Amino acid sequence: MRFGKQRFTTVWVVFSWFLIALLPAVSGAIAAAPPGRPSHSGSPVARAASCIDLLLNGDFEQGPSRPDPWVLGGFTEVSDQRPHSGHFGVWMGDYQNADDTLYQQVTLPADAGTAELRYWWSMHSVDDIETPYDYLYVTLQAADGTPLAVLETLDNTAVRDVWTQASFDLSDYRGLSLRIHFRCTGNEQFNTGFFLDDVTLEVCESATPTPTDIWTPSATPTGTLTRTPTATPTGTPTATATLTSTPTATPTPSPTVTPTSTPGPTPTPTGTPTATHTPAGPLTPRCYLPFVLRAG
Ligand SMILES: [Ca+2]
Ligand SMILES: [Ca+2]
Repeated sequence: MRFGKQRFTTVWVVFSWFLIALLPAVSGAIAAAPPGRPSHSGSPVARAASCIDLLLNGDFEQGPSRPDPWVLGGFTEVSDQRPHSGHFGVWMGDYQNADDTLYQQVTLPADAGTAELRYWWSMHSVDDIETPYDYLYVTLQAADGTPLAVLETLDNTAVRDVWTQASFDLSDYRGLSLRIHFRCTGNEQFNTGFFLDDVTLEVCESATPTPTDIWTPSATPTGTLTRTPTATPTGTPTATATLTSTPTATPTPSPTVTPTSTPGPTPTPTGTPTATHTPAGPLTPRCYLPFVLRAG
């Protein structure tokens, strides 16, 4: 009964020890979890797409002396007349029988997600407001000048002296070298001028998720949880084995040793007869008696 209670106490101490050893691991795992971070349930996380402008000097702020890489034809000029932004823009036409050109050549990446051409235009004209005579053609050309597409055609009947932005999706031309081409033509009278500024061709990479986006956040919490519990249970079973062996050793030696030492006094009774021989002195008178009778 006392042994059973002692064993229960031993198990309870070991179990408490196990709980105390496990507590820092659990609290460490809780502390390692990022606070307020949404759990990843396997849904892909899309990266923010990065974009670049393929056109250079699209705002023409390099000035009239350095219009490159734009290629100017006719009497097209980079001018400080009516810029949309900064100090300079492009001025085309505005003279009799005008024929001006402007283009920049670019190569659209084959793996681009999106490609969008944007530009600002403004028109000033003294020609008729209902019948078109003077034009601005915005086209796409191949690298050798072959016409590919007409994006927009403006004329003297459009809104006047107002900056307007135009935009076109060029994603169908990915992987091709293109010329972004402007041409302004005018008839022999009543001049019309076109102004251009802030021409951009924005190309964005694909926003599809990659495998690294899904796996990197989930790897950090699982590492701390699996490492700590496996180390602590292996130490505790060895401690219980040493505790249970001590009570079995103490009862057996003490009762068996003491009875074997007590039979030692048994030789003492055999020694006592030798002590009773000492009163043999009174025998001497019995030897005297025969000697007295013979003398009489
Ligand atoms: Ca500008
Ligand atoms: Ca005209």
